[in-house]
Amino acid sequence: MKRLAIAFILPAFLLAASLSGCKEKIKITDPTENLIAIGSGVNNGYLIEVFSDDSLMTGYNKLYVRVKNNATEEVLNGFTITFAPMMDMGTMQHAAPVENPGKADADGLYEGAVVFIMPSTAGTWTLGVHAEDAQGNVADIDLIPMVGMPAEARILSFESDIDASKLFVSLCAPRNPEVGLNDFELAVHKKESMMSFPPLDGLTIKIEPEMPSMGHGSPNNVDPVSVGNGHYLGKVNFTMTGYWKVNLTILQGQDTVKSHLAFDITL
Ligand SMILES: [Cu+2]
Repeated sequence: MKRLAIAFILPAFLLAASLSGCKEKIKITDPTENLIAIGSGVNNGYLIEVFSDDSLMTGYNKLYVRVKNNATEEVLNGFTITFAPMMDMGTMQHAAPVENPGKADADGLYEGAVVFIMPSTAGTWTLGVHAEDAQGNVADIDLIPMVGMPAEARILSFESDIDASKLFVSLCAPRNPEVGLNDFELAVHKKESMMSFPPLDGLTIKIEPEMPSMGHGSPNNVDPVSVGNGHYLGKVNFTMTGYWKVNLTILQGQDTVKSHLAFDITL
């Protein structure tokens, strides 16, 4: 009897051990494990999941969308994703600038961005996510994201001194500033109406970092240049830790759009 039990248990044990060893070798890392889940929903048999790098804050937020067959959990790569953020402020509604994702990456994530121009304390944000593939399969979900206020503002809104149009300048990078040269990336959007916030290219942006407490700036900064889709890419040099003010002047041709703008960045 004992021998029979061993004869049965031992192979079962070996099988389990070899299976777990096997699992170890082909361990698949979840591409979303370092992301934050913003929300998900099921529509028309599709599961749509939305992730971000960090909790959502007023300003520029990258979003990552994954579409799955809700029954088989198969990750689907052939969809086109459209974001529709809307804030209900009681007496009125308005949208926000978006960057709709392109094709899914190798992990099946569609990467885009939404610029939340206000925190959730000002009203209720709804984030509509529309997914559609070439065969006309469609899925729609609505999320209610919570948008906080960062300790240091990541978005500046003002009226252009040229034509009084309302502009939004978002700080995309650095997100984790370090001593030395950092990528400095801005995104500029224009408010055309309550529902339309197109990107604004072709501006001239000058930056001048200063450390107010010590009365010095820094060398080797690179003014951000227009790279398309409303984005401007340059470099900012923080020569020590502490509180920095990155002063901005924005021009259109020879005319000043706005001066005396600044982002506070503490590192
Ligand atoms: Cu609002």
